[in-house]
Amino acid sequence: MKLVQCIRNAATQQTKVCNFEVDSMTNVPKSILSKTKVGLHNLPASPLCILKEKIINWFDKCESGIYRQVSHQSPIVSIKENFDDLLIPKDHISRSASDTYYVNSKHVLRTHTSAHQSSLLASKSAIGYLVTADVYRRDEIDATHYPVFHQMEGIRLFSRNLDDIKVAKVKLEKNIVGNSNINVTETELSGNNMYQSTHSSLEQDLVTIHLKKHLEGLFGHLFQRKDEKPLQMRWIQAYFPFTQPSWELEVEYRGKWLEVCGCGVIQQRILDKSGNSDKIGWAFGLGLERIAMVLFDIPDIRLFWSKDERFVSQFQPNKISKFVPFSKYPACYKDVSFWCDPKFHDNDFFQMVRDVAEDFGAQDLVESVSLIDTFVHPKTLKMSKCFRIQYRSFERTLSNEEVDELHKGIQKMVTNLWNVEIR
Ligand code: FA5
Ligand code: MG
Repeated sequence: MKLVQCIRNAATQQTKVCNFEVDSMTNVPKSILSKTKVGLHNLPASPLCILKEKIINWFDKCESGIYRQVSHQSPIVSIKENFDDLLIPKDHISRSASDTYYVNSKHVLRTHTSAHQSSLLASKSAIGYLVTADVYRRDEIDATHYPVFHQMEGIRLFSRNLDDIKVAKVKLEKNIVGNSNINVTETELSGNNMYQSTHSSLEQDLVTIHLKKHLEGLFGHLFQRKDEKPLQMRWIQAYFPFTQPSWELEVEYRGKWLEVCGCGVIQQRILDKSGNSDKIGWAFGLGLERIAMVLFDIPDIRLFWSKDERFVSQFQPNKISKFVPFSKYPACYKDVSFWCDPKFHDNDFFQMVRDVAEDFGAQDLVESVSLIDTFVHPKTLKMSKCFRIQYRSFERTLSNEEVDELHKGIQKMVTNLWNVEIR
C-alpha cells in the first residue's frame, strides 16, 4: 500500500506528488493526514496567522531584512531531520510510536519546527529564519491539547568574529528601547546546562543577550498593554539536545506562569555538520495556539479548526481581538471500560477515538477523553481502565441516537483492536 502526499516546493511553489510506502511502523491515521492540507497559519483571518504576522513584524522591527520567512515546508520529514540531525538520543521518548506519527520506518510527521533546522542551515540561504508550520504529536484530548498544533521557530547566525555580534547587539538595543515595562527574573546556569566550551565567554555573552532581548521584547510586545504594571517574566533552565545552554521563558498572565517558548545557543556540532563552522547562533521555538488562546481569549483549541461563521467572522488580519463566545450547545458524556494488557498505551485509545469519529464524519464532536478510573483485580492482577468521552458540537445539539451510534462504534473498535472484553 502507498500513502500519497502532495508536496509544495517552497521556493518554486510547484507541487509534486510523493508516494510513501506504508510499512510496519506506519501509524498515521486518515483523520490526521487530512489536517496536513489545511495550513491554518497561512489563512489571513485565522488567529494563528494573525499572531504569526505580529511575531514576524516584531523581528523585522528589531532587525529589518534579516529573517527569511519559511512557511510551506512539507510536514513529512525524515527521521534524520526530525531527530538524528538534532542530536536527539536514540532512546528519547519523543521517538516512540506512542508519541509520534510514523509515515513509515524512515519518515514521520514533523513533531516540531526544529525538523527544518539542518536543511535550512545547510542551504545557507540567510543568516536568520522564521519557520512556521503545523506539527504533529500523539497526545491526549482536551481543551488545550490537539494532535496538530502550530509552532514558530527562529534561528539567527553570526560570524564568529565579534564585530558582527556586537553590531547586531547595538542595533537591537536601539530598536527596542521604549519597551521596558517588563520585569525579568534571570536564572543561573548549572549542571550540564553550561556554555559550550568551544565558545569564548564574549561570544557566549553576546549571543545570549541577543537571544534573550529579542524574546523578552517579543513577549512584552504581545502581552503588555499600555499603562499597566510591569509584565513579569522569568527564565527557567531547560534541556533540548540541540541547544546548549537551553532555557524556557515564562510570562505571568492572570496570576499564572505560562511557558511561552524554548530556546538556546545552537549546538556547535550542528552548525559544523551543516557547513557553518565559521558561525555561532541561537534558536527558539514557540507554540502558536497556547499564546493565541490567551491573547484572543479562545477557550478551546478545537475552535481554531472551526469553519463556523460565528467563529471565523470574528477575526481580521493584523488585529488581536477578544473572542466573543457564542452559546455552547449541551455536552453529553459516555464511559467505556475494558480489561487491558500492560502494553496498552492511553494515547492509542485517544487516537482510536479520533479515527472512529472521523469515520463517522464527526471528528470534532469529541470534546475530551479522560481516564477516570484504573482498577487492578486483586486476585487475577488484571488491569481495567475506564475512559470518559465527552461529546459536543460547536454547531448544533447532538441527538442521543447520533452519540449512541458513535459510541457503539468506539466500543466495537476497542474489542477489535485489543481483543478485550468491554466491562
Ligand atoms: C520544542 O518543540 C523545541 N523544538 C523548541 C526549541 C526550538 C527549543 C529551538 C530550542 C531551540 P517543546 O516540545 O517544549 O520544544 O515545544 C515548544 C513549544 O510548543 C512549547 O513552549 C509550547 O508553547 C508548545 N507546545 C508544546 N506541546 C504542545 C501541545 N501539545 N499543544 C500546544 N502547544 C504545545
Ligand atoms: Mg516544553
